[in-house]
Amino acid sequence: MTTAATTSYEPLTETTAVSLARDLQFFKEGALLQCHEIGDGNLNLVFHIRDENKTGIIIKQALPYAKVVGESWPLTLHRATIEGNYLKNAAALVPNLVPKVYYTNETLAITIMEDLSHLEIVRNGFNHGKDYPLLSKHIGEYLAKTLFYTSDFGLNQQEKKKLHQKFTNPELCKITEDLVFTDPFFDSETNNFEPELLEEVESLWNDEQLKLEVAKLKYKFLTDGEALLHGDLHTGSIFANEIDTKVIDPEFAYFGPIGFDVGQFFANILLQAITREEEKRSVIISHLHQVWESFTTTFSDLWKTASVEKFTTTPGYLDYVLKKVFAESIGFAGCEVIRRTIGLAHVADLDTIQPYAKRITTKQKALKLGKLLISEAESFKNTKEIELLLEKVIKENF
Ligand code: SR1
Ligand code: MG
Repeated sequence: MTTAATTSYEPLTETTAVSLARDLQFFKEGALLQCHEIGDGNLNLVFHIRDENKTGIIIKQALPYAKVVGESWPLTLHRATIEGNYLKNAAALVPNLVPKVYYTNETLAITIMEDLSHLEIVRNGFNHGKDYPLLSKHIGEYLAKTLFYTSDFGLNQQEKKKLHQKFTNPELCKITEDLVFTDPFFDSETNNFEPELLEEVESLWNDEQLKLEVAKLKYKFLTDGEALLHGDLHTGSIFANEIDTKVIDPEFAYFGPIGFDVGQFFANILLQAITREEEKRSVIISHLHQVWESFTTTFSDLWKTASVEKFTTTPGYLDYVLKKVFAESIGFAGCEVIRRTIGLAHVADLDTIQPYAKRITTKQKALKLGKLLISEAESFKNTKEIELLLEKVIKENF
């Protein structure tokens, strides 16, 4: 549908978002609508519009710059198209785990989708001591299905190359290349950390052995187009309650290494776990075990039942692929843990720790953990060994 309101780009306001929703006939004529801009992420506007019956929609709009920094950091509007296309693709693979998309408009850079306000952002819930028992089972399935069915194992290899063209996402990839894989490991302007961390941070910058491992991980991120990734699968990109899980915000989607999506989830579970007292840690750490279990079980089933690649019947091949994904996931997780501690975009899990002295020691431990995940990535045999490393790091005094 084309209306006057949908033909040229301008950032929406709460008033124009309501007009747009009315023009597009999302609500009955005369409905009493309430609208709130609720975007709390780094990049976009998010409008929640509801009628008097509390029936609602979400209008997400990309801004032509990164909101977290301001207009001095221009950013492509094309990310809204990437997000809409990813969600449409995922709807066929994991319909219960993504929001329904009702409408997209490239010119306005908007995606209109299902209202998920009955759910909570997992990071916020975790930070308030909540748990989502099915979260990691669902995310494991989500990872296995979205990644398998867009890889050369589960998608016709000619079709995969065509899909790849649709998901070239250079500007958003550059953000990850810089903020996750480069800037935290050098004295870069984007870094942001407390002065008390300077000694640990300088030791990262001077650790050439560690930097070699980060360089290898960055190289994989730059070159390894294994499957269509979500590209930013942290706990702020997941809504959940006791029974439902929905993954949102795939604007960073591109064809990259499978372990990157898995590793982002690992890292954000670890970033929550490291903030918790011992008696409340195991419930969070169980998500680390469960997500890998769910991912490998589903991925292995698909490998046996839905493969398009002849060599998947060759003994040892599945094991080789899963070992590669596991080691890379751990390395990528280490980079994510470090960048969320000292890079541009932090996480509330760490930044809200009180008192300040505890925040600093927890961040020191996070840096140590991130460093060990990267440098020992190849040596972990299972997720229990990651848990043991976390316990060791938490219990050591610095
Ligand atoms: C400038 S964007 C900073 C971060 O926010 C997004 O959620 C991504 O994680 C990105 O790295
Ligand atoms: Mg996001």
